[in-house]
Amino acid sequence: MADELNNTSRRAFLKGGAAAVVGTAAGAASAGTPDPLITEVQDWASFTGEGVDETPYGLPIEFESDVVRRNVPWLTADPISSINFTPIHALDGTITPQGCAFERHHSGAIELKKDDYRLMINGLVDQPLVFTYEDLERFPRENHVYFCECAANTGMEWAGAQLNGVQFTHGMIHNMEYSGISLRALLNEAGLGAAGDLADKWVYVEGADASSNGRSIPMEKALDDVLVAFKANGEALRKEHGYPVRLVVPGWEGNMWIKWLRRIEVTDAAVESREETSKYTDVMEDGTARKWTWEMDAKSVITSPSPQMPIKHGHGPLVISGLAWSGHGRITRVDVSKDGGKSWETARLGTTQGDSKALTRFYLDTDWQGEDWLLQARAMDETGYVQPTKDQLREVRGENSIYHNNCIQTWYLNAKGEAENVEVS
Ligand SMILES: Nc1nc2c(c(=O)[nH]1)N[C@H]1C(S)=C(S)[C@@H](COP(=O)(O)O)O[C@H]1N2
Ligand SMILES: [Mo]
Repeated sequence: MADELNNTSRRAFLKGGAAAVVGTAAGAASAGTPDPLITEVQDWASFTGEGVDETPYGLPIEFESDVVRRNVPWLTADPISSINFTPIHALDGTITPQGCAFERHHSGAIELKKDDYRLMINGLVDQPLVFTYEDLERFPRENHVYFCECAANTGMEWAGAQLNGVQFTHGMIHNMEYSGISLRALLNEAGLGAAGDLADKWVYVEGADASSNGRSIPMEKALDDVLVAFKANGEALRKEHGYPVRLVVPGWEGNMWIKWLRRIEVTDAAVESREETSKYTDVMEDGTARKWTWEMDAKSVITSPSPQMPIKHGHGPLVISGLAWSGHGRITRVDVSKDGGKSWETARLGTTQGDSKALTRFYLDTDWQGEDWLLQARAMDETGYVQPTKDQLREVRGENSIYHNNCIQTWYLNAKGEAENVEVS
């Protein structure tokens, strides 16, 4: 691997001319004009910096001020029932900082103090219970990294390539390390004896906001890996992500991840609430609707180069980078195509076997000499599932769906290194 990289650099260097200036990947400053950034003592080395008491809680440096959530104003009528998008084009690694992780609210982000927080468990339990925030902290705690993807992510692309930026086509996703307690522990505390046979039971979960966003979750999932979480990436949840407590439903659509969680009712049937009937269900090719699609199928996308991340460094070594994830478990392989899916190269996974149902970073270390490329990524997960093309997905789902679009995305890269959202068939 090291040899391969050396060869790439040497090749780029030897191709000469244009490559031999400051800032190429070959790293070579040629003889000639001295670089004042090296030869002159700069301000930042002449004066002292800021003291440690200036910034009790740090924000990103001002030069990174474009790495922010963005929205698409025409998408929803009102910002309190709206979404914004994670700037995935500008991030690397896998963890999403809370400050730029997408938000989706049905009735705005509410402010709920820990002291005012109550969580009720009722319905078919032996003993209905109410927990305060401090009560919850006394249960055994777990830490897991999981992605949360809104079912509507990529939902504007069904009928054609539309939004020119990976932030907008794929940015309704974030990936955080959650600290919390298992829902199983809380249900057992209330006692499930009264529920009888658990195989056909459900929990109905709702939030403290005006929308309440109620959803029914089959008992099997509730007793599996669902978390009642109060920390994300080590610190308290931000208001917009459900402070002080949210539900984490690994691998399942974001809508079920109830924020400001206030009630868990054990029931003997799904409630069939608004959010699981008129919304978040899929219209199929023949016009009928499929009842429930909880798990998010394997999906991947190239984040750089992409429409918001053109190639700026000229010809030579190029790192193609992106994200892959699956609600069914681990990502086992990601392939990258430069010719719209005719041929594929296997990418390098940039994370050692991380948590299942979490984002995986991939890289293809390659070389670009100004060719036109039709860039695609294709993910495979541990169940053997392969991410479908747009045409394959449309054969089953038609073009009138909104939710659960996990098709292969194409970027057209031109000779200038600019990328555009396109479709191939
Ligand atoms: N209480 C409550 N929970 C909610 C919502 C909401 O509006 N209210 N929105 C849901 C939807 S549709 C999604 S995609 C996720 C988004 O989580 P985030 O805002 O932390 O990104 O929260 C879900 N949980
Ligand atoms: Mo969502």
